[in-house]
Amino acid sequence: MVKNKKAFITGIAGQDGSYLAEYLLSLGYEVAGIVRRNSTVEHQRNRIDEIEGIELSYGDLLDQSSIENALLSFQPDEIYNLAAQSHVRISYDIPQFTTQTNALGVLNMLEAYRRVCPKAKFYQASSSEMFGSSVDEDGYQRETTPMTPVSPYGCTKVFGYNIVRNYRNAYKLHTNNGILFNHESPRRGSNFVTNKVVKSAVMISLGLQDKLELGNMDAYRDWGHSYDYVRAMHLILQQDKPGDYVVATGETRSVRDMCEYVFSKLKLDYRDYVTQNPKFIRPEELPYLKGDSSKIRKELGWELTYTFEGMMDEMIEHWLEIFKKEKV
Ligand code: G4F
Repeated sequence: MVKNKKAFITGIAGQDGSYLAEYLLSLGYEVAGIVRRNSTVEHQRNRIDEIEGIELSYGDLLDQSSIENALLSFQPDEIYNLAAQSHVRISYDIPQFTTQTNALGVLNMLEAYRRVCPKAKFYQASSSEMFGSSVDEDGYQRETTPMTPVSPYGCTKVFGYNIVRNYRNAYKLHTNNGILFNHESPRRGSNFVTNKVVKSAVMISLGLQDKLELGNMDAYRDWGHSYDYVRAMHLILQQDKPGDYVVATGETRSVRDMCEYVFSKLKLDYRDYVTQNPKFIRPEELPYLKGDSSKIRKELGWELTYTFEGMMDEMIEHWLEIFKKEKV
């Protein structure tokens, strides 16, 4: 009998962790993950409550013993390190916690992996935020683009990226970086811009809210769907050789364009409702992201299944369903 593969996921209760767990379970994997202790349990687990078959334990990237114990008892074939303080603006409010979790936390994971299960394959959630203000002459960012991060979050992710490459070369471990551009879904936290806009626009359309306050509307982002991006993570770990891959759609839009699409879908003009509040403006902003994902498309055959419009429509439907039920 063929043994089921085992995947261990940190950040399993997050947007990507929940899609990844579902996807791997559908492929026949055994899936385990750690969640941080939270006084309100339902806040912590609402994305994974309905998913059957996940083995959960308490753990934290900053608690080495919790990671080692979890790896020792589960003995995974694949490790996906998705846990992080993932909000860029908030990384200015809690820079030290962000650095401990996103930088030292990766090192803790690598050390636990190296000692407990070095034959496993390791995926690190690296980010396009690492590129910061760098853009190649043709207007894209790719694996070779210099990294000049412009936020505490971006700086921490550069450390994670580099230490993963260092452990690959120094200890001959199968460590990999997925350099993921922005990716969204109905499960995205509503303090990220896409879901903040969709949720508010739906509430405005139903008469439940009057206006929406945003920060910089002239930043450009390359937005894909989390489901497509977790498939890329899995694909990266199926290769014989470890590597680093950009995962992106190759299309870019401004926050303003995104607002226009969402509000007009709801038969509204965003200019009547959206105002700017300096509180949402970042001390330093990353103005433009557009990823070139030719490497993962050509070498691993990765493809998108969602368009930008399909993804935003799914998010709009999600919130319409929730608020219409609440109104009833
Ligand atoms: O949705 P955002 O908060 O995502 P951001 O900062 O690009 O980061 C996300 O993508 C990264 C990959 O590039 C990940 F690594 C990271 O973990 C996270 O998932 O903001 C997108 C843009 C920014 O330019 C921001 O300034 O939207 C702008 N924006 C304008 N008003 C706003 C708002 N962002 C938020 N969150 N809230 C606003 O009111």
